[in-house]
Amino acid sequence: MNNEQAKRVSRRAWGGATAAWVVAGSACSRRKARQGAGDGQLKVFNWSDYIHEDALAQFEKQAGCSIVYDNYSSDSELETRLATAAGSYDIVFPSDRALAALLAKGLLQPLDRERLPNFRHLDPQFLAAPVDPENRFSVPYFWGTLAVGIRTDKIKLDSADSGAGQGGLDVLFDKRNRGRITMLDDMENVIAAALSRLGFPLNSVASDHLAAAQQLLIEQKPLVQAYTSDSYRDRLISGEAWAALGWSGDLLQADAELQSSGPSGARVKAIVPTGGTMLWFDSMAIPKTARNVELALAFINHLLTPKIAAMNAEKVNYATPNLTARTLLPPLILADESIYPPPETLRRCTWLKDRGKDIEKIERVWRIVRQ
Ligand code: SPD
Repeated sequence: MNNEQAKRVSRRAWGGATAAWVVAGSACSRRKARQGAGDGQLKVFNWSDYIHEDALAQFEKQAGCSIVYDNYSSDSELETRLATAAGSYDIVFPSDRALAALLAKGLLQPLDRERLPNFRHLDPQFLAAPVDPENRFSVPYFWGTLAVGIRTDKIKLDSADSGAGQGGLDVLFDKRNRGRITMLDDMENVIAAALSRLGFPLNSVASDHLAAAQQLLIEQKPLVQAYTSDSYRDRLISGEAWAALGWSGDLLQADAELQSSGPSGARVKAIVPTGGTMLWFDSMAIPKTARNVELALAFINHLLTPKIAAMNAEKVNYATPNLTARTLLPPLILADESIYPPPETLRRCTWLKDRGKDIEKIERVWRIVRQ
């Protein structure tokens, strides 16, 4: 894998009908997969900026296979892709929310646990989630929070509560940041952020709460540079955006990149809103239509190897559910409260609930806000 390829693994690797990107060189592709499955090619569909490129390269070498790696940036993109069979993938990384939807549609296959000896490294508190109580279909990958990223050289923070205003969300609604704000392109999380800003429960579907959230988001719209679930990381790095609603690790990746190659003093602070925010976890899963199940299982087991999981966690700045990997992480990372929020913060956080038919109310608000 050359440098350019390595860079692209953490970016959106394709768009629309563009052919998927094959990570491996041709020599590797010609070799037969040691697991003896399929054509020795593993098709991975993952969130953008969500894996250490060495974790891929090491697996290719070890398994004698090639990896075709595609990125997506939203739950709905994954759900649509699998439901319409528009792509065939051996492994995907659904969020807790997407996992429920994919399981309900029968789009995933049970995992052979015997092929996953490294499963034992997982922290039991991240297993047996209600959506997949026996982890028959899913293996936890990373977890994190819905957070606010702030370019501290552009927005002055006061000391009261890290300067982000009441609870961390105010910067996103502050007229002084007009045109410099990005919001996720994700209806449930954006509406949850608005509800939180208003002091309402994040999963509320009460009509008056949703009407207030809708009004707040309509008023905010002229301030918003873009609704995006992937480019906010690069916009923060370039300084085009000063504040972003995003996933915790992406914001910290922007900070790490600024520290290593940005202008001096430029930083991104990731704030977990103190009034409460969404928690989520993403899992590894194998679609029913996977062609190379053996290789997919071997890849999941590889990502569960403590050394690989720790290397991966250090790179992407998300919280790992792998207990053994945690013991290998630098203390500075474990102490970073924007990656591993302390219990008092976690107590104020919540998981996205399945709103059943009421999801239509959320969809309606989003349509009105985005029209
Ligand atoms: N760039 C990786 C982002 C992963 C975010 N997963 C969050 C899912 C919440 N629905």
